[in-house]
Amino acid sequence: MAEEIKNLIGGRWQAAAEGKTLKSVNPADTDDVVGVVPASTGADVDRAVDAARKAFNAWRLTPPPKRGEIIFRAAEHLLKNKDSLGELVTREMGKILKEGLGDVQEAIDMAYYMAGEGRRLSGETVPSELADKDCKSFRVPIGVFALITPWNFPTAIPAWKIFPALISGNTVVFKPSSYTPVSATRLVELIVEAGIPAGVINLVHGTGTEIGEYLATHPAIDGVSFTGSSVVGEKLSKMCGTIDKEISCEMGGKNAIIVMEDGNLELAVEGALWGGFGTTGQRCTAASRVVVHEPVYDGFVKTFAAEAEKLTLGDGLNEKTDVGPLINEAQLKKVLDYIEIGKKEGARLVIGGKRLTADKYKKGFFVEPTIFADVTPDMRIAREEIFGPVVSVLKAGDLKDAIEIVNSSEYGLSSAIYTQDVNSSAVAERDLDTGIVYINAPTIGAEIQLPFGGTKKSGLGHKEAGGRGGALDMFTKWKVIYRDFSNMLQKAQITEE
Ligand code: UN1
Repeated sequence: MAEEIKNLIGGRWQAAAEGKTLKSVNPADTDDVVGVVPASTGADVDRAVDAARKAFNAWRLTPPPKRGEIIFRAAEHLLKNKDSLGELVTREMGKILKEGLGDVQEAIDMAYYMAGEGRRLSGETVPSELADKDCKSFRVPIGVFALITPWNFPTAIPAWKIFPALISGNTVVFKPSSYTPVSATRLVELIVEAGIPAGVINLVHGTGTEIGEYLATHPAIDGVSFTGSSVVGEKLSKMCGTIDKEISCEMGGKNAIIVMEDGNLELAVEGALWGGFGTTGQRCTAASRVVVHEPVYDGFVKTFAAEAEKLTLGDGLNEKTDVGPLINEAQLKKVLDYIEIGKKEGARLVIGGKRLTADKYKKGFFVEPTIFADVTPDMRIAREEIFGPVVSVLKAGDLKDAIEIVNSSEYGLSSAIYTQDVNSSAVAERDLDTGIVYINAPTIGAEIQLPFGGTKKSGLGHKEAGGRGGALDMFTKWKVIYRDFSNMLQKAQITEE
């Protein structure tokens, strides 16, 4: 049954000002309408930004441990509702149920972690060069944030932004992807039930074209955190740059796994299957390239293909399914186009390559797990982000060659190496130019207690998630205090005669 979804503005759930709606459908069966959602316009965004601005001062002055208590309760609510929310994520986004639950778990992890930050948020105290004077720095919130999130992690990625933004004392206007609005709404409902004051979190539904840009460039927005395509991220950052806003973007990837002759090949195949076809390849961390050391190349391709052949496609809610559908028609077309491009470029199609059209698949967006071998680094399928179940296998002469191939990408989010040689792993760790490097594990599965983000076209501004250099840097600025208690005018840097 389709749920009727509303915007949340200033603590009130409401329809879009113009009363128009959009539908969110199940990508495994488009007859299944998951929700009917407000198709908001600029007028709704204006009101949401206004509500966030009004709520800012009181929230800024709420002690961070108190903010943390609310976020902790949100974590508890999420945990209690994990099963139903995980199912909703699967129904609305398509990823298999285990991954739908994992998506929610990542949101829970982030909520607990950021709740704890309420009692840390530490700064520095350092000595002054003058007597009877002290100096310290601390983090302060930036103000009102626009949070714009994609459909591939309907609860985790919003949680990566909402919880650090709130613990830091910002208020937010959250615009989730119009492909996964119901999951996002459920997440917000649980945060509201945890006791977040009205106006601190506002939710506005709609398409990127209609309200995304409008929100990001809104004059009363102080900061923007965006996750999505590099094209949109770059455009937003240019627009925001000119009007002087904080902006951080998490964008595409063309992540690679290196498999060396001395690696555990069985494990590497398992890793390539999970990294390449997990979430139907629709992760920005997906392993869309596998770079294999020449002596084991043929054997790897054979086993990888044989194992990929065994994967079962279907509705993610069915326990037997390994790989779910793509999110929508546009993504389906893009993936099929890239498969044609790969064939024309002369890559060898080893398995897959087709849309499934049998009765049980025809109402969904299903494409077979696809492997191209003999791909060369200059081919488009080796360079461009496909965001689907398509893996390109490339050959490397040695470790140096493999690292060069990985680094030749204009993206730099995540990479991996399978090797049992300690020296090779150290060289890879040092020389792979990506934000995240995995040793003997695939390119997906980052944990929330360390920063998440990439180099080059994969990331711009601050990183997400926890740890030093993580999201707190995105959502706070440093303030420095000098306090002079000498009752005299003391002059720093000046030598008195
Ligand atoms: C994404 O694909 O946008 O590391 C995020 C991972 C997940 C997050 C992926 N923890 O694959």
